[in-house]
Amino acid sequence: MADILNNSQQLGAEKYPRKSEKLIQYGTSGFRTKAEELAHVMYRMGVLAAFRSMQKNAVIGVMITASHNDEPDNGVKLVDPHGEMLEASWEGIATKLANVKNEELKSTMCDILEENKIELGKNAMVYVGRDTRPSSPYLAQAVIDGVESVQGCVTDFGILSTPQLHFFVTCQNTNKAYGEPNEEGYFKKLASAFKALRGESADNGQYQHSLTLDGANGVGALKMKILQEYLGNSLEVSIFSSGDGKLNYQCGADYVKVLQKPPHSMQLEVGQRAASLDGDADRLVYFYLDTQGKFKLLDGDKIATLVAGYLKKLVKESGLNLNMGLVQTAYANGSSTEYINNTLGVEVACVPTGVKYLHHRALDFDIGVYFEANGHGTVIFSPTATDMIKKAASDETLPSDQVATAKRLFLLMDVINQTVGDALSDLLLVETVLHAFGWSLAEWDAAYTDLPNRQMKVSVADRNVIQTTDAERRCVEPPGLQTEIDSIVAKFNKGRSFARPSGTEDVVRVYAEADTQANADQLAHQVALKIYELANGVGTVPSLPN
Ligand code: NG1
Ligand code: ZN
Repeated sequence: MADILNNSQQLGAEKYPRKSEKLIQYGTSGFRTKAEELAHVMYRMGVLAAFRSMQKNAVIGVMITASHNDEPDNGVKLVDPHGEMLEASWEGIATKLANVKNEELKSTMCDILEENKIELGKNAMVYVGRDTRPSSPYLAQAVIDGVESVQGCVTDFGILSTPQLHFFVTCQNTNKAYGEPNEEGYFKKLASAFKALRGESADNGQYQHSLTLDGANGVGALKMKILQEYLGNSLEVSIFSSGDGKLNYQCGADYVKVLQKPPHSMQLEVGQRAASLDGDADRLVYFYLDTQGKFKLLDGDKIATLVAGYLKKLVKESGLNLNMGLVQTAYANGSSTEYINNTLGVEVACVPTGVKYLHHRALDFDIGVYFEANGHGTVIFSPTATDMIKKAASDETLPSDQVATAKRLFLLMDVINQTVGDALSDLLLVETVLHAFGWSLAEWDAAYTDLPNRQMKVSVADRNVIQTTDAERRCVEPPGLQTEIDSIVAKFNKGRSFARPSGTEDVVRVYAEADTQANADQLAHQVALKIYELANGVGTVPSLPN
């Protein structure tokens, strides 16, 4: 045992040494920073993933990606046995291991093994996937070396979307009950359910089966091309930003959502149905130009309401007694929350930013729909709901229309990647609902009108001086900041604003919404200035968005 750890420490120090004293933290979505600062973190996360696998006696996933961030960044996150994000208590362990000095690596590994009662030498199996960033192959090798240094086994899947890796981990750890742990299994499961739901006719009412897709110049574009082969003629997809430019540069779901405009390379026509993926294909937003040529965004909130509305209808028609809840974060548009409460009649929950919180809260419902406004989310069905739907779908004692509806629900469960938000699976889900309703994007959009909103970033000396409560909707530190925010917000009609430290970038994020775009911009700007003043702002003073 000592030999293994000695060798691992030596390899770590020689091949992947920690070169700077800079502290790095396991954040909202794992470690994320400039790729050149990450080699030692990757190696150590390989070691940690192997330890976690030994502890859980299950496959653990390691994904190398920085999602929607620019190309020079990269990141790594661990996927736990059921395809969920790494357990919170292990985030601290990960942070510790990533930051210890090279010469303390072995003793820290020993401590982790001891404190968590892990027997070194037990079988460890780690699945590794990476996005298309130029830095990813080298960083993936560092992870692999880390796993192998403690005698773990690796399956290197090469380029994958983040949700594919979550899916594979779940499949393997459920003894394939959830599906086959490989790309063919993934595409077959999604596409065959989608085609069965679509039936004979690919068009319906105002719904046309052609879609324009922005692939963010990333893995989503590559995987959509493969998915198209499985889909045949049921959905026609024209892919833009398919790898000819830089990842996420002037394209991708984050660009479209935050800047509220189409990707640079896409020439949209009025009414054309378009969507954007992010750099690792776990986020999805839709958009179109209305009859006045105005850009209209259908974000995660709109996807959640569309899907929840459809599922609610199916549950009612199938006669099943299942409760449903919709989980959002503070970034959800106020109009969406009002619509879910007052029109959809579905319970809403608000949790802090980060999919792990949403997923966890969604587990409280028979059917839990969760989406971040940025387009990251999915639907999960409890074991009881799954069972009831499955039974009803083949219950000959029930009226035939109820059975047919239960069958639709059953197929929808297969279109949905329940392990994590998945842009390709979500895209098939949205297309299914629009097809079923016979809707254009304008018809979908008509459910409610978003309040104009604005996001801003403020650079401060230490973003952790901002501390929040109430699902991040109120600041408790620094003292006095929340009172100031409250008095600014009070000046705006339908005003709402909050600030929180980002978990993926070294900034404080400000969100604001109000009755007009000019007011939302003003509100965001005034709050940003207040943060700059009270939280030790650095660099240029925030300016009014244009
Ligand atoms: P941070 O940087 O903590 O705001 C962002 C997103 C999260 C989540 C993570 C992971 C917003 C406002 N924040 O987190 O929702 O998706 O990235 O990628 O969209
Ligand atoms: Zn992403």
